[in-house]
Amino acid sequence: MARKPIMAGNWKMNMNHVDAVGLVQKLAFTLQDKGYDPEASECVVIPPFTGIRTVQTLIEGDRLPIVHGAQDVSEHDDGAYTGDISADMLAKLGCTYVIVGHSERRQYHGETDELVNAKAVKALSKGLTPIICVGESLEVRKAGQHVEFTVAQVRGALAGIPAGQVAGLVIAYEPVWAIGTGEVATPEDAQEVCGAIRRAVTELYDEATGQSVRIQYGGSVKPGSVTAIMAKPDIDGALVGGASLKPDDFAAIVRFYA
Ligand code: G2H
Repeated sequence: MARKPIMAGNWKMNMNHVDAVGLVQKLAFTLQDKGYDPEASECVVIPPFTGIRTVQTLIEGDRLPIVHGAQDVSEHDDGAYTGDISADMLAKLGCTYVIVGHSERRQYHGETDELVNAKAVKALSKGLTPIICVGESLEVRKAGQHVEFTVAQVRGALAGIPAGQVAGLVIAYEPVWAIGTGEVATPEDAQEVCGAIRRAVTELYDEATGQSVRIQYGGSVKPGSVTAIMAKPDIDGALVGGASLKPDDFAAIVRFYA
């Protein structure tokens, strides 16, 4: 079965809940203007927590061809975890996806592969689809260890998750050196690692699971770079930061297909 491309806009810590309305409305208008077909690619917006309810109301009220998600989730069910947000809370806000293990969480909040795994497990238990982020630093790439490093992150993140759940989730390969730097990986660089990730999932599980899991590239994706990236066989979408804050650019990325 063909994997449906998934274009996800990670707004990071941008857009308050009022700004979010304008961005989603303009995105929806531009998508319609460009003749967007929701069957050809999936359009996901991932606001900060404070914007989720507003975005949900807008999407559901106006029946927009957009789904929404969250940028992080607690590994706990509920309780005394000040500042955390549970998977159940996100599910009740209609979230489809949740990012786990973004490199900014790993870097600024010390998230480990074990924690990323626990968060992915919790998300799945509430019916959310994790977008599991992996990717190497510049030092690791310069040392030629990028494939081994990234595959090890994937193995850690998937530990104990059954094939049936892995088949439906999303893995985002985001080389840290390409994030927000304007330094996009070449399509060949991205394919090398995304292909290795798919082979690793196939080895861990089976052929069907490896063929089913969707793998995104992320890191300075722009309208001008998305087509060549999406032409690669093991790349099924993009996780987009900066360009997702510009409705025209993000709509063009979502509408990448001919
Ligand atoms: C990588 C990406 C989105 P940007 O972090 O997750 O951001 O497209 O700004 O590099």
